[in-house]
Amino acid sequence: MQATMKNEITSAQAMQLEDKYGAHNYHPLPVVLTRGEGVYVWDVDGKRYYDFLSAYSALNQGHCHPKLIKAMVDQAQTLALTSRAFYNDQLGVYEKYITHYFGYDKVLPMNTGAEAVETALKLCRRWAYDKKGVASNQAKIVVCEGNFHGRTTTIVSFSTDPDSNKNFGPYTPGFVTIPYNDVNALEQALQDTTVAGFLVEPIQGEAGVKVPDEGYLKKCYDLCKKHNVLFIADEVQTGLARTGRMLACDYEDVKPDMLILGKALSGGIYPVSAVLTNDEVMLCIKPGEHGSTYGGNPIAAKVAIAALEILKEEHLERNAYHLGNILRTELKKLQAQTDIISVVRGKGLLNAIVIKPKNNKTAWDVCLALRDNGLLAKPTHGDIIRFAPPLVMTEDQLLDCVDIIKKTILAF
Ligand code: IF1
Repeated sequence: MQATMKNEITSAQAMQLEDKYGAHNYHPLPVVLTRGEGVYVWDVDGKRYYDFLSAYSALNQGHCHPKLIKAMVDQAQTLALTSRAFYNDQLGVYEKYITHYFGYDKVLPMNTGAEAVETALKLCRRWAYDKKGVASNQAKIVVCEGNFHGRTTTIVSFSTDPDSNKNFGPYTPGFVTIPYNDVNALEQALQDTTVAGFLVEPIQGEAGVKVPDEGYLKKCYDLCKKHNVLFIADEVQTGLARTGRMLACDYEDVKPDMLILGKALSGGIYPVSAVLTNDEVMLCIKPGEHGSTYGGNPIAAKVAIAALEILKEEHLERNAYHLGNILRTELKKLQAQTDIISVVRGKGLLNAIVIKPKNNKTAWDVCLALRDNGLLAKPTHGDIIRFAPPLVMTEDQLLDCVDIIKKTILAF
């Protein structure tokens, strides 16, 4: 469908405005978007693209899903924000829905993924002192090399990526870093009885879609149980059907002690995040000890229910699983036909290819060429391109995208 363009600004003007008046904390691909619908976005010149990034897995339900828009608009026209100083008629309904959906006693609603991670860290530490009996201010949390959990100063304190944490010190203490995908390293770290939690991404997204060995999560979970340590899964990016299961932990039948959700919890419409856990942990935080102005607001509550309903109504878990297998099969065939793809990896529709530079052409150049051919993706860590389209994509659309990727790669 030809997009109706209200062409009030050119690409060049939009980029110049951001450059002049906006912080330079990003280096976006040079394309200026003005409309989104499902798996498609349009730039200000009316050109249509497939979105193969999905705002880093926030758009699992696709751009501007009508059910999400309706939920947001209806609630926004009724009651948008009360703060938690008062009750409202939406939050409790949402809390019941999401806790039954994932099987936990309670939820603590926040806004961004980083806020939910910070909330989980505070809950873990509080549980350590109130329930595990760790001496005051001595609680440690084990994290993995290559982690990405957000950009607050405490979270970047335990990042191993200099781009995330150099010159942001002094760093928050109390974190122990171990190699990812290394069960023995976790066993060693858990000998320290002041360890209260293990925070892990079931698949490391930012690190470049690093998929751990089969059984890694289950072995880590069992070690945590053995040592009375909380297994905390950050499923902000891997959760909500993205990897072909409702949660990536479901592949190993692991039920995290604390589950962190964000991004697609609102389907790209509105920042909504959450921490789910059981009473033994959740009730360690008492009234007035944690919160957020917008956390659990009526719009967030309505939008999150709609976002979770869509995942089931549209069978997005099964679709992601099926299309992910097709995509990786086709990318592996392409890998055999070219010398610039060194790795293909992923689960469901969270995938990545690693580009071997050729004639000093890099992953960035590949993404520019993909853009010219009508598909938007972005490199991470220089040589890795993430392929993560909305989960509402059809098989025909996916095969169309595979053709674009093949044509682009074989032209290098
Ligand atoms: C940006 C990365 C991805 C996350 C996990 C928590 C958060 C994220 C596993 C924090 C956020 C976003 C941040 C966004 C780009 C994107 C990203 F490249 F930055 F690292 F996905 F890989 N846990 N990831 O992936 O959630 O506070 O952002 O809502 O531009 O920084 P947030």
